[in-house]
Amino acid sequence: MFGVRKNNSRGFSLIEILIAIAVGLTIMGALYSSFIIEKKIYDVQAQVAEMRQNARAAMDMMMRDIRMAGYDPVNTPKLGTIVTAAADRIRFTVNLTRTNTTTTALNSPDEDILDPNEDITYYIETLTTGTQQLVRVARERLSPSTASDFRISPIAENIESLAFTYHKSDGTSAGVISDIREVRITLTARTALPDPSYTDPVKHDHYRRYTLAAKIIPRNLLL
Ligand SMILES: [Ca+2]
Repeated sequence: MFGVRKNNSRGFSLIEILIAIAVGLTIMGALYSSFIIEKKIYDVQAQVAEMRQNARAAMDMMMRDIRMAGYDPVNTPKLGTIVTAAADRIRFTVNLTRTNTTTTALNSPDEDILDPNEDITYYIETLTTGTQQLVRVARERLSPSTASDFRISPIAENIESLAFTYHKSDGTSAGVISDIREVRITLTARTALPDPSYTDPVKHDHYRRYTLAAKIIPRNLLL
């Protein structure tokens, strides 16, 4: 009779392997879920940071420009003024330089508002894609030999609303342009992409929003 050979160095049973695989998969699944959650948090934070930076940069640029509204060192007659004071847009002029003719030294102020960046408008433009962007329309020259013309420059994308109010020096609403001493701006930006886990309490969509407000006193309007 042949003796039965007993093998003590047995391997894993099928059940053990299946359990090991199941445990492994569970751990991997948990790791993957936490990775996805962390990535989502990171993505949302990046979107929010971009939105805020976008809004601040747009507001800074408008403030810098509007602060100069009415600037005119020649002043006879004064040409720099606010031209359009609407709730959704502002247009104003400044007399920065002369560059159009050769009768006066370049870059000395002349008596016109036809040089680059002397006639500026800000408003929101809605693109065919539905994206809303803040644009700056300004007189610009394409070359030294051409006259200045209006050029539209996109300043910031995903600017959802832009509202202007105009005030007298005592803070009350200015009824006519000549009474304006203060311009207030409210700007709302939104994230470029929606976040499905977030619902806006007012708009009921999935975009996060950021609103900035500023008050500007263009000193040159007083002169
Ligand atoms: Ca000029």
